[in-house]
Amino acid sequence: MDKAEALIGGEWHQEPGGRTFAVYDPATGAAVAEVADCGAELTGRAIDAAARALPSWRAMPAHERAGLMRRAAAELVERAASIGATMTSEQGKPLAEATAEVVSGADHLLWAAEETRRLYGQTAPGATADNRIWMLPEPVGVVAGITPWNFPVSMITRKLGPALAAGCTVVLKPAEQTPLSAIAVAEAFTAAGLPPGVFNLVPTSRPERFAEVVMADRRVRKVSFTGSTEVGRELIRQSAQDVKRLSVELGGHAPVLVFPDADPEAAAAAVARSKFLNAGQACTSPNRIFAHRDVAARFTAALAGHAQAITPGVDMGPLIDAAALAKVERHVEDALKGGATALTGGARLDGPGTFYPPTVLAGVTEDMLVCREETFGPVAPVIEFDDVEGVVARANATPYGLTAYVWTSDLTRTLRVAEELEFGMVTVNGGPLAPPQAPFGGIKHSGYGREGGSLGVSDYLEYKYLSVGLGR
Ligand code: TXE
Repeated sequence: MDKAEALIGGEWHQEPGGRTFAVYDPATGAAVAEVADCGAELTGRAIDAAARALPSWRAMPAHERAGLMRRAAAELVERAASIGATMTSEQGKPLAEATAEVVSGADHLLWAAEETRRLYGQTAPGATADNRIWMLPEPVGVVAGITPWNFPVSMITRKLGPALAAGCTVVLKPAEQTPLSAIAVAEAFTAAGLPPGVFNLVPTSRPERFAEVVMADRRVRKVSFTGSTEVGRELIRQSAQDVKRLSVELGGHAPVLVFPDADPEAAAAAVARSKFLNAGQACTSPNRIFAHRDVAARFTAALAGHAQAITPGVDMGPLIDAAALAKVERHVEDALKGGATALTGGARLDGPGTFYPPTVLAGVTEDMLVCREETFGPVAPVIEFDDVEGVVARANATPYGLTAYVWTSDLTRTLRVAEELEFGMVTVNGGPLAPPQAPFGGIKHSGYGREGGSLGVSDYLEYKYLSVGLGR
């Protein structure tokens, strides 16, 4: 890495005094880079730069803004393999998965670029014969983004795309585990010719300090956060002082319902794909898998077969750090003590790095930790059920409400269950979750706001209501 620094107003900066923090490779535990550890001063300067860049960015014709975003997307795609390698070195996911994430991250920019030309307003009937009413979309202003480490590039482009499309400028703080991927994204935007100050990047190991500065600054009109419910709750509290707009995409605790009329092998293949992707470190990861008694044996055996076919270190990366590994170990030990059985996996792997093998647990009950808390690891807990009418209530019995997966071949059941599930996203019989045109997001303790689709862009817009008398 040549520039492990902050990008502010189009220039790369070190923290005054030269303070840095180390980034580690979770596959080996080795330090891979030192990165500028930005404090209050640089965060403030990044907000200055974003505020200075705002008037000309929001005034730029939509097709020109879109052109710059498309160029940035092209730069990302061109650099996908090298950015992917950077991501692998700090996050641990396999290179193919990391490279694919860069390409899909670029797609979020492309979708948003197209939306710039569709920022339509509305008209309403006037209140009198002389009156005209318009609603005009305007960018909310300077936006602060805070992103997590599990998808170090696409979590950034999912915020940047709609924010830039809406005409906002951005100050972004990446996760302290994965600042190098974020720096690589910033380099791609710089190479694409994005005007200075439109996208500013502030790496830091002190996220609380970043939040304090951003929340106290009145020029920041919106904060978009993806991360834990605990931090999300804290940001909601802090944002109240200046009445800032907020989007919070928080944890999930996704149920899977495999009904007796489902194809258990197809369900197992799809559950394995979404469960073990990114070593289970995704907010959409299937966490409570309810399999009906009639199909449970076939489903569980097929799921265990898929899990066994995955080689940790080749097809699946390590967990992000020692704390994440300890949480997974605690959850699995609790389940085993409570009477569950590990059909495969069930104990951490020896050797360097924070590897935990794909694990399938049978005989799980809902009082176990794996069912009560988000594990955020490659653990698939299977709960056998009998009562097809009662299972939806059990799936809903979580404070989270992000994703639910349903497997059935019965159309009536599909529609009824989809209506009854209290989740922001429901997929039936498979299907990808986060294409750029879909409004990704949750309800309840999974947060609010949507990323993707036109709803995603409206999250960065204010609609000004204009009432005009024609003076007749
Ligand atoms: O999240 P944090 P962590 C869930 C998942 C995981 C748990 C903890 O269950 O096991 O959260 O992960 C920044 N003010 N998800 O500890 O701490 C931090 O620097 C402002 C779900 O990594 O929430 C990083 O940029 N910012 C999830 C971001 O918040 C603060 C993705 C996320 O870190 C802050 C990640 C503060 N006081 C974890 N403290 C998802 N929705 O996909 C931390 N941060």
